[in-house]
Amino acid sequence: MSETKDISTMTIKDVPNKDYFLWGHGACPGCGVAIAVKNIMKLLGPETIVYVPASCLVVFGAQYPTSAFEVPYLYTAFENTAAVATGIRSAMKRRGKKAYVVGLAGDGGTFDIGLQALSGAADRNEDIIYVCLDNEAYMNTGIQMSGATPFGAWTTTSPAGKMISGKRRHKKDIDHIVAAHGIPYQATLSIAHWNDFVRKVEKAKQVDGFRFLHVLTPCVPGWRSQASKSMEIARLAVETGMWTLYEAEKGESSLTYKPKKMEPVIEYLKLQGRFAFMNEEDVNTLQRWLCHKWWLHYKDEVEAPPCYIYRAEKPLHMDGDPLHGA
Ligand SMILES: Cc1ncc(C[n+]2csc(CCOP(=O)(O)OP(=O)(O)O)c2C)c(N)n1
Ligand code: SF4
Repeated sequence: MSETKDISTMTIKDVPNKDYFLWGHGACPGCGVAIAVKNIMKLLGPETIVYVPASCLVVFGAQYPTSAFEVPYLYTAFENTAAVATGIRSAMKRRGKKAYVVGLAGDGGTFDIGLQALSGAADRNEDIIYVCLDNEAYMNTGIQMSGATPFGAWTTTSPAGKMISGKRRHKKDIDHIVAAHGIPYQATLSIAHWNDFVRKVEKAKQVDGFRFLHVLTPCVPGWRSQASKSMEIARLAVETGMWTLYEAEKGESSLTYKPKKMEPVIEYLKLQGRFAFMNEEDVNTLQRWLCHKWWLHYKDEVEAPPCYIYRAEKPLHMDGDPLHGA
């Protein structure tokens, strides 16, 4: 199912009022997942079928026999979002019915345990919309580290103590892994950049085949942050390079938003208790990695004052670090 609208001029004002993810759900105040899902559902509209795997959303969005989704909604297991969505889509096709089939999965269910089903569906170019709601850990089961957890972050399985201090590896680059399947459309989204958000969901509606939307969704208890700061944190993720807004259509990738200049990563870290244990060396390791990523995305088009010190040492494009994460 696809529709054609001029999306280039669309803004947050074009988000319909009608909700298909209703009030009364049980998410924490300030939950990025709830904010993202509420708006994705408004944009997708009534002709939508939702699949949610085991995750926070399955718990706060639907508890038998009630559901906050005002459209057909299914849940089975953790690892099979793309496979179940494929099955629903096939059944709809067989019945001659039209609907957007959307899978709304967490980062654990996407980067790690659901990767095989995701890869299979992307490879077959199944006609579904896959949304990864990335709160950077397994939140529903008590904040365990996932492939999406960033360097230095505390989780219950990347503890901060004398021997180690938070996660020791950088965030897995799921977007490049998905891109390697050559799918028709994929994009990274932020809940603090709404015009961009709206256009990307609308674009996903217009395209046929496998579509992958990756949203950064701040999590108040997991990120040890204040509920009132979720938007500020999401905004700073983009301004510091922790998150990059881009899209890729048939293999052609393009930036959809450029910050005016790079903010130091410490501005992002200090709003979140999960990073409170990072020492100076670790902050520098993360900053340097971000400078490399920034250069790969923006080249010299956007000023990056926090990187001048590293550039004096060695050109960042000569750095051996691989590009990870959005
Ligand atoms: C096969 C399997 N392993 C483990 C679980 C337990 N489990 C349920 S939800 C969950 C965490 C989900 O994490 P994520 O996908 O990141 O979503 P979030 O809760 O963070 O939104 C886990 C480990 C399960 N349901 N099934
Ligand atoms: S634990 Fe995090 S992801 Fe789960 S409902 Fe609360 S804020 Fe949302």
